[in-house]
Amino acid sequence: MPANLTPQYYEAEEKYRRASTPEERISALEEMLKVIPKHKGTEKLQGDIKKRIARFKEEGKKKKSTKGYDPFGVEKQGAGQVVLAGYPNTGKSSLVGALSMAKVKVAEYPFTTALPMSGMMPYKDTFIQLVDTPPCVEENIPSGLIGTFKEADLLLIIVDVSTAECLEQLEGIVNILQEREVIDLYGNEEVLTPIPFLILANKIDNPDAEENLEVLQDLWPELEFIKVSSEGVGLEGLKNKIFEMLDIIRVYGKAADREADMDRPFILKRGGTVLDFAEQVHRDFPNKLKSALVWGSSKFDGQAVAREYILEDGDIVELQL
Ligand SMILES: Nc1nc2c(ncn2[C@@H]2O[C@H](COP(=O)(O)OP(=O)(O)OP(=O)(O)O)[C@@H](O)[C@H]2O)c(=O)[nH]1
Ligand SMILES: [Mg+2]
Repeated sequence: MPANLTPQYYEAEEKYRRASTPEERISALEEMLKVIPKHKGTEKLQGDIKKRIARFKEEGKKKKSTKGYDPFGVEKQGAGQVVLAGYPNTGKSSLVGALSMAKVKVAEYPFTTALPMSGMMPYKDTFIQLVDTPPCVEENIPSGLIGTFKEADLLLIIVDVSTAECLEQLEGIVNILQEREVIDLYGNEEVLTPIPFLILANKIDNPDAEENLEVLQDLWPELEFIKVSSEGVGLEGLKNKIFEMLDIIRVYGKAADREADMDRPFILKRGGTVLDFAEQVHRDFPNKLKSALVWGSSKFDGQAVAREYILEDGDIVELQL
C-alpha cells in the first residue's frame, strides 16, 4: 500500500536529517510521527519512527548516567565526518557557522570554543557533518581532542592568512598533528592510518591575506592551500573538494516495479559493490542477494550485474533477492 506522505511529513523529515543533537533528532522524529498520515500503508514507518525515538531517548539516558561521558567522542552522522583543526581565532567556528546551520559561538578573542560541536552541511542531496573544535596549540591541547581528530574521515586544517602569524599557526598545528600521528604530511607512510586533510587559507577577504598566503606558499611549496572566507569566498569550491576527499558515492535504491527512491541516497565508500549496498539496505540482504539491476554506470539501463559489481556515484540499484 502506498504511504502517500504529505509535504508536512517531508518537512519534518528534512529537520530530522539536519538535526545535529540528539534532542533535535527526537523532536523532529516526534513531529514526523505527529504529521504522518495514519493508515495501514504507513504502519511500518510509524513503528520505525517510534523505535528510533525510543533508541535516542535510551541513548540520552545512558550518556547522562555514564560517569566520565566524553564530549570529545563525537557521534558520526551523515555522509562523512569532517573535523576542523587550528590555532585560536583562526575562524573555525565562523566557517562551521557559514557552512551549516549550527549555532556556533564566534568571538574576537581566542579560546572561544571549549568543546567539539557539530553541524550538518547540506551537499547535493546529502548532509556532511562538520565538527568545530576548541583551538589546539602545543602548550594547550585539550585532552581528548587528538582522539577526535583521529576519528575524523577528513580534517580541515585552518590558518588565518589575515595575519602574518599564519606561518606560526601552520607550523604549529601541522607539527602537533604529525607528531601525534594524526596526519602524514608528505605521505611518507610514517603514520599507520593517517587522516586525509585539506589546508584552508582562511579570512582571504582581508586586504593583507594574499600577501601572507604568498609567503606561506613560498615556505611550503609542496602544500596546496584552499582560499576561503566565512564571509562567502570559496565556500562552494570547498564543499566540492570536501565531497571529493571523502571518497564516497551516493547510491539510490529501487524496489521492483517502483520508481527509484531519489530522495535519500545510501552512502558507500568509493569502490563499494552491490554487496556493500545490500548490507546497508538491510543486514539480512547480503545472505539472500542473488544479483542486481543497475541504472547509471552499467552499459545499458537496468542491466543485470553480479554481487561484486562496483557501483558509481549516482547509480540506481534494484536488488534481486
Ligand atoms: N575578515 C574575516 N574575519 C573572520 C572570518 N572568519 C572569522 N573571522 C573573525 O575572526 C574572529 C575569530 O573567529 P572564530 O570563528 O571565533 O574563530 P575560532 O577559530 O573558532 O576561535 P577559537 O574558538 O577561539 O579557536 C572573529 O572576530 C570573527 O568575526 C573571515 O572569514 N574573515
Ligand atoms: Mg571557535
